[in-house]
Amino acid sequence: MDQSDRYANLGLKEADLMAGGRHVLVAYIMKPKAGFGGFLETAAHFAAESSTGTNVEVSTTDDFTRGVDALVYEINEATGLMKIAYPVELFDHNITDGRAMICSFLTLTIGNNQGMGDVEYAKMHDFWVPPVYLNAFDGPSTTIADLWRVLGRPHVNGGFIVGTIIKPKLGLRPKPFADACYDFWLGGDFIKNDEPQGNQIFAPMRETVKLVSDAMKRAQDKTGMAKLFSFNITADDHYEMVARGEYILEVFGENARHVAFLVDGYVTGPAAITTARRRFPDQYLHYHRAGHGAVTSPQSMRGYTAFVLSKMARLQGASGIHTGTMSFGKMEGEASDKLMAFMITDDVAMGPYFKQEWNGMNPTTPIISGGMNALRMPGFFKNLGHSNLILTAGGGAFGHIDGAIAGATSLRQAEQCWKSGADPIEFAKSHREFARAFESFPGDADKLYPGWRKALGV
Ligand code: CAP
Ligand code: MG
Repeated sequence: MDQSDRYANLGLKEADLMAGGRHVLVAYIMKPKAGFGGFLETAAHFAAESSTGTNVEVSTTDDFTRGVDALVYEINEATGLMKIAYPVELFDHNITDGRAMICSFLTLTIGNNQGMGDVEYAKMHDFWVPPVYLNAFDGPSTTIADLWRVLGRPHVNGGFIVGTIIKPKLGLRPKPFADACYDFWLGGDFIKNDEPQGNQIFAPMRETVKLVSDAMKRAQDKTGMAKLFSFNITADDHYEMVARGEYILEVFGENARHVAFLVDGYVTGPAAITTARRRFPDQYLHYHRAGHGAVTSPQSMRGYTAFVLSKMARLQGASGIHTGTMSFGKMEGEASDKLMAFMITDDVAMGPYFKQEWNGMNPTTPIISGGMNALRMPGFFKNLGHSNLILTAGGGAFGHIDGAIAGATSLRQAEQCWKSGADPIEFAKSHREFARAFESFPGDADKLYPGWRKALGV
């Protein structure tokens, strides 16, 4: 059944829809399945299934219902672009406090429409929310400024936070784990649990937390500097998440402000992120996105992009989210992914299709991670244009030839190198840990800085 006379209105202007402020706008790349309807017909069916309709007309529909139909307002068959305007009335709000929820946004905009028989594929590339809906989201409660404050830095432009992930990913018992933390902290600022680390039988969480708390105290005493740890509190059961969080804060006591909570937000979903955001509003909320590639990868024609994931994370209230390494690390990504970072930090930012105004909503820090080391950082900073972020380098710290302290120091020096505009090989001549990164990661050194061996006399 062709529903395009009801669920499409190509006469609507995007500027008017934005000015009206009553619609959420979503841009998809869609392909109809061969043998079914044409592009507009399929788009209209997609909008129907994503809002008030189904594949047939139902007798219970009334005029009010028709007033909240999602409408296809722009299509481009050649590129597959399909833009749909969703009336804000469609989205669910809490009965407890009237606030909005990302699960409702997803259920409609990327829900049943992902399995429609007449749609070959459809992927969300961007979305825009009007102020009335944006303001109903929690947004971040703590930000990187809170971490800068703990570190004794200015709360604006407080700069580069040098971090690591304790590696190996799994298989360390509590003592070697805490020892690795202590070592890294002698040179770096921030440590996170790797995303699967929790309460494994060989590393009971209650024991590990106590030892890490003690390692933090010792590292702070020794260096005279504040240190940070991001603990994984991810669990299926939100009571378990709360129990983990409370236990950690109790053990850390006077250092509780030095603790962030990491949640594997893609695998556990918005409910887990919101549990952490609302139950622990004073802790920095670290959104780890492990698994997201299943839907966000450029290879996947369904789902949504990493850009969309990041934008949703800011609405949900993540203090920081992994945004990839923008082609400078080991994970999939492109230099233009910096748009993703700007979208979550700036108050007005341009996405691939829509310009979003955040109305003062707190920013979400881009957390840069995945195969990074000191040699890759200068190029990364140059592409992004600033260093107000958290870097976590596991291999890049613990893979340094002289150990974790030198690894951390080499990363800090890499930022100085970029900031001063120095040539990295020249800079290495007077910065030993950075220089030793060339020998630690010779494959990268050969690729990025040909001629380094002769210049550095290696
Ligand atoms: C990085 C990492 C991170 C990834 C996640 C890992 O370790 O700990 O989880 O960066 O990817 O397990 O691979 P290394 P993304 O520093 O040793 O590479 O940040 O893109 O979400
Ligand atoms: Mg990891």
